[in-house]
Amino acid sequence: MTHELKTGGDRGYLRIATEEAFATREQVDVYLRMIRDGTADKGMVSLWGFYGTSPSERATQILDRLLDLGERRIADMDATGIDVAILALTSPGVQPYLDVEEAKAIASRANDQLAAACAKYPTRFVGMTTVAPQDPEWSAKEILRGARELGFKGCQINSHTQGEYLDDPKFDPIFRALVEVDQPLYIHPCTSPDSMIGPMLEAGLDGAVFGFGVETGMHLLRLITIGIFDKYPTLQIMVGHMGEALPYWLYRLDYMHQAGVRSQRYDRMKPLKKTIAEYMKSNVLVTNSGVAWEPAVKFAQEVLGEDRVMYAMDYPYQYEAKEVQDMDAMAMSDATKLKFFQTNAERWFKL
Ligand code: 1DF
Ligand code: MN
Repeated sequence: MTHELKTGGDRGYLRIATEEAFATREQVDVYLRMIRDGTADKGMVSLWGFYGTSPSERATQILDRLLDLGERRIADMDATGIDVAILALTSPGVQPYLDVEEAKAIASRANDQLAAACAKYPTRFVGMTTVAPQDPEWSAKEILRGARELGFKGCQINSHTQGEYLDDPKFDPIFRALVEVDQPLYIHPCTSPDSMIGPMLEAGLDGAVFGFGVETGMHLLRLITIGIFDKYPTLQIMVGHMGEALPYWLYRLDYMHQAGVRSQRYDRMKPLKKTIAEYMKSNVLVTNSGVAWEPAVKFAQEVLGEDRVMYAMDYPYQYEAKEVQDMDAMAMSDATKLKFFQTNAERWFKL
C-alpha cells in the first residue's frame, strides 16, 4: 500500500529533511580545474570527475538539481512531501582548494547565496554555514556571521580537510565558535584522502557506497577519543547515514577503547570522562540520510535514544519518493515518528 505524499502535516508531522545539498557553479568549476591541472586528489577525480563531467542521467540530473535553489527544488520537495530542507554546500565544499583566499571567497559567496534563498523561501529552506577549515580563525568568524547575520542554524564540514582531521588543535577556533553560538556541527562525508583511498578506489568502494562512511565514522571517533566532549560538554555533532554505522559498532568500540586506555597502548588514547556509548547518547545526533531502512532506524533509536535520530533525504543524491513512503509506513508510535520527522530537528537545530 502506498500513499500520496503531501506537505503540510497530513500525517501528523512535518517532514524536515536534514542533509540536503546544493552547489554553486563556481564551486564545481574549481573542482574541474583541479582535475584538469592535476592538483585534485584521487577522491575528487573519482567523485567530481563523475558528477562534473559524466553524460550519464544520474550525474546530469544531480548536477542540475544541486545548482537550483529555487522553484525546481521546491517542486521536488512538494512532490515528495518534504516540508523543510536543511541545506548545506555539497561535499567537499571548498575544503580541497589549495588557494585559501579563493576557498574563503567562494565559501562566503555560497553562504550569501544560500542566505538569499532562505530569505526567499523562509518556510521551506534552512541553512547551514559552510567554512574553509584551511583558515580556522576565518572559519570561526564565518560561523558567527552565519549564525548572527545570515540566520543559519548549524555548520557543515565535509570531513577531512586535505588529509587533516578536526581533532588537530589548530581547528580549535571552529569548536569555540560553535559553542559560542550554541549550534551543531554536521560532519558530512567526503572521499578519503589519498593516504587511505587506495584499496577502496581500486574496488569502486570509495564513494557513498562505503568509503564515505568508513572515513567519516573514523573522523567522529577521532574527535570522541581525543576528548572533544570533555572539553566542550555542550557541543552537539551530527552525522548522517545512520551514524556512519557507529551505533552498530558501539559495543566493540567501548570494549576495545577501554582495553587500549587501561593498557596505555597509545599515547594519544587518554582516559575520558565517559564511555563512547555515553558520548553518543549525550553529544551525537544521527540522521538516516541514505538509509531508508526501518530496522536500522529502530536500532539507532534503541541504542542512542529516540530523541537523537532524525530524518534526512540526502537530496539530490537520493531523491526517492518511495523511501519517504517507506519511512512514513514504519511500524512505530505516532509520538516517535513525530520526533523522527519533525521535532528532533526543531529541537537540535533550534528552528
Ligand atoms: C553522494 C552521496 C555524493 C552523498 C554526496 O556529495 C553526498 C554520492 C557529493 O552518491 O556520490 O552527500 N551522501 O551524503 O550520501
Ligand atoms: Mn549527503
